[in-house]
Amino acid sequence: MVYKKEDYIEDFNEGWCPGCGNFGIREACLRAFENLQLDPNKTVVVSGIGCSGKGALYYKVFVAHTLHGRTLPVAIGLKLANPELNVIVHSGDGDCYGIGVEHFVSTGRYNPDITLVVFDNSVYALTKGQASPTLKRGEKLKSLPAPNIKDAINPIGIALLSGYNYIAQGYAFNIEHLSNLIAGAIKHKGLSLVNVKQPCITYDDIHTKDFYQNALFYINNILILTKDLDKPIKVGIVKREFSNHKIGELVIIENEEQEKNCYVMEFKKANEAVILPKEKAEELLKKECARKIKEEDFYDEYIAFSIAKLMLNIPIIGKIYERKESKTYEERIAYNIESYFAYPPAKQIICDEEGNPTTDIRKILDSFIV
Ligand SMILES: Cc1ncc(C[n+]2csc(CCOP(=O)(O)OP(=O)(O)O)c2C)c(N)n1
Ligand SMILES: [Mg+2]
Repeated sequence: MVYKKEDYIEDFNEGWCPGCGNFGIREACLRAFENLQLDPNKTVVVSGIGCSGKGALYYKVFVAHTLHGRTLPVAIGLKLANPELNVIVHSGDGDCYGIGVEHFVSTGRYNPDITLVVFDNSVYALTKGQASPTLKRGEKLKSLPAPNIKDAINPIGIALLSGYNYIAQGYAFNIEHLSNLIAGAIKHKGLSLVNVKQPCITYDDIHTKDFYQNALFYINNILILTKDLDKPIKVGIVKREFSNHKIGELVIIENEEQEKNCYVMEFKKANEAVILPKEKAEELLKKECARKIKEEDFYDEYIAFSIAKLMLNIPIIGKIYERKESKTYEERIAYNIESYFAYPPAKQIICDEEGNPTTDIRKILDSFIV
């Protein structure tokens, strides 16, 4: 049987605002499911609480709409009960990086073969637009009475440190690109994160569709410095329009006005990731001080960190990191319990026709290597 996108869709109205970035993310997931021909009977979407979580019941696969911040422990439980399942988690930025941040970190230690898709809209949308952990300090959205006084966290950096081994960032309305990132994450054996930048059209008047249209950077527009530079280069990304400069434009910083109106970054060390205006980039490439990044060769932690640092200021999209051979939690369990893959908890008969329990956990315990 060949599955079509429609085979993964249920008639369900989740009540999202028209124009919400969530629609783009869900469409990208559906395309990835079709692309990979996931069996709906072996696929489960686990979602948290928030606007992002409400949409999961639209999928015609198994769905677990869980508690706020608790998607990952539920997802781990499902995967361990039945390792044949494709487990895809939908969590909001508040859900995953706020109340659920402990699980976000500790799941890295387990490395279950699951895919975490985070709907990153910088706000707690469902509860009317409070600042989420990914909103930068100083930003004042229309839903806030005053500028945000907390610093933003760096989810990509945290994921790298915690043991996630496929890490990518996408954009909700760049659906084809996002769908490829999600498909890559599902195919990847081990724990993967796709953080998705998305506008919240109701509460966020800063990170709008226009903002992203101008400010998005693709990973293959980034250079890696291969030699130390004698003189640091200061590069700015325009954050407020000034003179003839538009939001998202790159400038080499030479004066105070530029410094004031830009997110400023300084580069000088070998192995640092940099984004430079075209002429400067060409100059460095000619001098062999830099090389261009290709999506395929992101296997170096140091470079991935360098990109994660840049991402605090610039919405960079693409695959940032992939480490292929890392033992999953399921494989580590099978090392101790030989019968685990053949006889996981979900395949055990737990009762007879009368409903009397028949579970014999000695079968599992017997094969435990002490
Ligand atoms: C334990 C608990 N604390 C607080 C809430 C209230 N609450 C519901 S959704 C939400 C935030 C959702 O934000 P996010 O995860 O970013 O999802 P979004 O709505 O932006 O998609 C909060 C604080 C709750 N439901 N449960
Ligand atoms: Mg949110």
